[in-house]
Amino acid sequence: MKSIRDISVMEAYIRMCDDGWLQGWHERNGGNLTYRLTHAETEELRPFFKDQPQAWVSMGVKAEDLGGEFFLATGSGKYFRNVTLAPQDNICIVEINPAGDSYRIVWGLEKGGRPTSEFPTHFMNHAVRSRATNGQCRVIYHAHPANLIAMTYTLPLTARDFSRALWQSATECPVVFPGGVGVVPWMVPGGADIAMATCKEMETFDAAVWAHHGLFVSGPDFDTTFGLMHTIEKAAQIYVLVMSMGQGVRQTIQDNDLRAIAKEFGVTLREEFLD
Ligand code: 2HA
Ligand code: ZN
Repeated sequence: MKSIRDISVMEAYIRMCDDGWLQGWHERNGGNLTYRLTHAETEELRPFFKDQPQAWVSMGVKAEDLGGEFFLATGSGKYFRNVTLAPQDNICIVEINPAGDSYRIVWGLEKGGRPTSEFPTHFMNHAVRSRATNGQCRVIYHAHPANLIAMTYTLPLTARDFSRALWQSATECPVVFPGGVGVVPWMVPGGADIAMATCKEMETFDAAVWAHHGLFVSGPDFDTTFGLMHTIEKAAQIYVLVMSMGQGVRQTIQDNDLRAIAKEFGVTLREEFLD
């Protein structure tokens, strides 16, 4: 019999969880990943759904546009490290009710559990990013990459400061995230307040730093979204290495250099972040 892992979207989702674990971004139960399934993918997965879906659970947030959608989600308290070993116990598929304010589990978390504690943030970010991209955005990914978190202790917590520091840390950065990154100040994770604060950033940016916590990124597919997390964290690592060398910055990529990169690669840099 066919296994659910034979469905390509499931295999790609599991691979991304494992890739994040291998990067060291998911200590213990840290981080979470959600994917908005296409209609065709939902139909491919439907034969594996539970005979009886679980009860509807209210989310505390609401997005009518996402009523009736299905999402793949990591489980609350589950470890990325274990996803590839036993996906059926560590991830789930949830269905959203027509009103867009509740979910129910239709597959997975066989030993019990709920979707990620950050599901309200993921869900609202899906609504905002989907709107901002004409429905292209399907992936929201949260991780705890150490170098980026370290930067939130030394840089002013503004989108301008973080975007500039990251763009200047590696030449390809302005090409990969020409819009820059948003910054959410430190807040209690897991609830509606941080979800709304993150959404506000995600209306403008496709990535949002959570001070002293981690990073949220969004994208149309697994490769692009993982690549965005990877590129931002690599830039942060270079920033931290440079600062750790103890000599300050002797030379860097200048604002007109950033403009030249954007022109050559045909991307639009957020000009208000340049001098
Ligand atoms: O533990 O990362 O932000 C999951 C998280 C919460
Ligand atoms: Zn987290």
